[in-house]
Amino acid sequence: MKSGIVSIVGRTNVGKSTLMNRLLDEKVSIVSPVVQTTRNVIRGILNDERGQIALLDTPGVHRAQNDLGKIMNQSARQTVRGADAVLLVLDVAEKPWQEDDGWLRRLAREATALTIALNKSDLAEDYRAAYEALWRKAVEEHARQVPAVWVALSALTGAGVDLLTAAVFDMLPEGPPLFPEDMLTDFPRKLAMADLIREKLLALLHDELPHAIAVNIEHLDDSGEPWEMDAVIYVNRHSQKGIVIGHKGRLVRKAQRQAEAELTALYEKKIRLRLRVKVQEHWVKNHWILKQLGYV
Ligand SMILES: Nc1nc2c(ncn2[C@@H]2O[C@H](COP(=O)(O)OP(=O)(O)OP(=O)(O)O)[C@@H](O)[C@H]2O)c(=O)[nH]1
Ligand SMILES: [Mg+2]
Repeated sequence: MKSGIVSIVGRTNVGKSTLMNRLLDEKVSIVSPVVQTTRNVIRGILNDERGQIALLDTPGVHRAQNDLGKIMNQSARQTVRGADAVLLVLDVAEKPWQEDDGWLRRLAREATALTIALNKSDLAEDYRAAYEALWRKAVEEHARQVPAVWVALSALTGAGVDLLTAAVFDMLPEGPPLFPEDMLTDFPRKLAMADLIREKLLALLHDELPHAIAVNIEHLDDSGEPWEMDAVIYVNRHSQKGIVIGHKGRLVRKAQRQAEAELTALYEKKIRLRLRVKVQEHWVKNHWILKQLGYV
């Protein structure tokens, strides 16, 4: 049996979380069209007849603009050291960013076993050669032989994903499973619930202030039905509060309804969610809040 920890890394928005969910056949990590969606390292366990892969979805690396950004980048980079193998995700339909080159160079230096997923191949495969050239250069620079397997795929449609799973199993050592086989994730329930609410907000807010918001579950009573849930949405400034609430409260109500529906489907319990928007200047620098959110 194969068994090991595989860290899924890459720049922001390449589809790491989409790929992790696809590999697990379950939604464990939230997905959104905006950058910097994932903020925690989220573990998902895949079991099949070949063995067990403990996948780590990580925050996408980006040019950090604040403390939280730095923490996110650092936590993603750190996972590489504790992993048995690395799965680097690239967006083959888009020109390489500096952050992609950064990952290729880092992995040329640090990785022992590497699979490179050329994701979004359903859109185009225009930049495969460009990424391969960057990899060759990175490997030459470090004068180190790192065997890397390249797989073109689409996390969205599932095309090529079986090949990827096989490549990942190939990289892993023989060994017993590290986690119970009935365990899908150990991401705390409250953090997963908060993330799901944030996902709805990100989709509704599009490119408006996604990075300024955070969601915390302040209270959850699951002793009866419906489950009663109180969550607070943090924003940095007063002007952002209005945007999140929306005209006549429409935006926040829509997010609340969508989150309630998905949470109800997920936990198979009726859920009553109350959302409150709170201005908390510089919450991204407030360690107490970052701790509550599981970011540090
Ligand atoms: N067309 C296409 N879109 C994809 C594919 N995979 C992911 N996406 C989209 O890309 C966007 C980003 O996906 P995520 O999975 O949130 O990306 P991520 O790498 O986890 O992003 P961060 O958490 O910010 O690092 C979403 O809109 C996805 O629907 C794919 O294979 N094809
Ligand atoms: Mg993500």
